[in-house]
Amino acid sequence: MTITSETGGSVTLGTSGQYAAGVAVNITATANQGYKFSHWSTTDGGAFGNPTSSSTTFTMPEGATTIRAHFTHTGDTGALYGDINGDGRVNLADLILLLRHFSRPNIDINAAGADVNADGVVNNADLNLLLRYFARPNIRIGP
Ligand SMILES: [Ca+2]
Ligand SMILES: [Ca+2]
Repeated sequence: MTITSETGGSVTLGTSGQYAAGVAVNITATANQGYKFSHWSTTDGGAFGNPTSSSTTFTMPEGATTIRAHFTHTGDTGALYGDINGDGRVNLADLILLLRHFSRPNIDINAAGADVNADGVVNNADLNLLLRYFARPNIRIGP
């Protein structure tokens, strides 16, 4: 059996090699930042305990096969959303910097953190969301 993974993560438990038919091999896939585990696939038979669980077993078929972990992109960049100045905290200094950035776009901001609603662009929607967030911290920011 050969164990591989697609873009977005790696297999952290389970070793490629020769296994007898019917042997159950423990496998675990771990997604990278910005991805989540999707499912397992096999090229030549065998059975997964749960093909949509990142940690499961694979029962060997009669012959050789390749199993593969698949991941989906979630868009979560790991940025601290709302941290406009990149100091690791979200506070009024970030809001003020974002306001200044809109009046003078040459003022540098932490673009990943400034995309408060995580839609890929920094615009007034992010400013509005950040304003609402300060008024009501239970409002969710980020993806
Ligand atoms: Ca900050
Ligand atoms: Ca945005």
